Amino acid sequence: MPYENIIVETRGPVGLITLNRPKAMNALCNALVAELGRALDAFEADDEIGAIVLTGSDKAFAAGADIKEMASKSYMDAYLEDFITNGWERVTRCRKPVVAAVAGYCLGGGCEMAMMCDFILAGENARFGQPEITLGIIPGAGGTQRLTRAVGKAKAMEMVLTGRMMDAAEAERAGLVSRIVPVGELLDEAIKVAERIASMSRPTVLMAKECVNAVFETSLAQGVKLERRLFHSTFATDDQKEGMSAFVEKRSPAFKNR
Ligand code: DAK
Repeated sequence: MPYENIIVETRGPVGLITLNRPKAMNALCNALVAELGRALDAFEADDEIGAIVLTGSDKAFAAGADIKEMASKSYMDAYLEDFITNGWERVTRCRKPVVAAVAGYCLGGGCEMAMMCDFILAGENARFGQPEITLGIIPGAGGTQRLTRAVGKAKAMEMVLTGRMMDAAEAERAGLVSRIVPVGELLDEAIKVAERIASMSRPTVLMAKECVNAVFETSLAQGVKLERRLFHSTFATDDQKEGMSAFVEKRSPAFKNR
């Protein structure tokens, strides 16, 4: 089935998904979220793809869930249809790394979706916020939780209670984004980073991602134990032998993802 709300491309070993509802600031309607889930399923299943980039336009990564679509819903509609739950958390289930390349508005569900990715590269004009409170609702896709973990209670509480937006510089200082890039270079830089990830040993990348993500779900002792187990298991891979031999022989490694 063709995609109508996103553009799906590959750039070598990188899967590129561009949110594409320009007239609605890439508002995340049901159909878009379903398409996103489908595209992620396809990239996850594709052995040629080692990392994924999720991006929007220069004006907006996404200005939130589609307000026009949800405005008239009753509590019973929202509850019984488990409103926009399906598909939303697909990003968090990706085993392959997902890099968010964010320019322009990144609000509400858009900010929540960016935070579900493994890290965010921000264009200089990026603006992050959880303005749900101004609509009489609260964030519903993890915003209160992931924003607080990323930037701490003071900033998260202020943003969630007032709807104030953060610019890219503040977001970088607060630890919400890994780096700021000029808008015109954002996509190329995100693809370059994703290509670098894809050039590493695939199983080792998956293990590294699993370990970092465990920080949010476990105690320090459990997390360190998981890291130790996975660290030991890297010695069972051909790629560990190749990586270390290549270093000793002063050449580039040729990982086989085994
Ligand atoms: N939904 C629908 N349409 C939107 C939209 C949105 N979130 N944001 C912008 N648009 C549309 C505008 O209505 C306008 O359409 P037309 O009037 O031209 O037909 C067009 O995009 C251009 O927007 P503006 O004319 O407003 O452009 P400006 O440059 O003046 O302002 C803005 C840009 C981004 C500051 C402004 O559009 C804005 O404030 N947008 C709304 C931002 C917002 O409140 N976002 C939070 C939405 S609530 C859940 C998952 C997710 C969620 C909840 C639950 N579960 C899994 C349970 C998420 C909820 C939300 O995100």
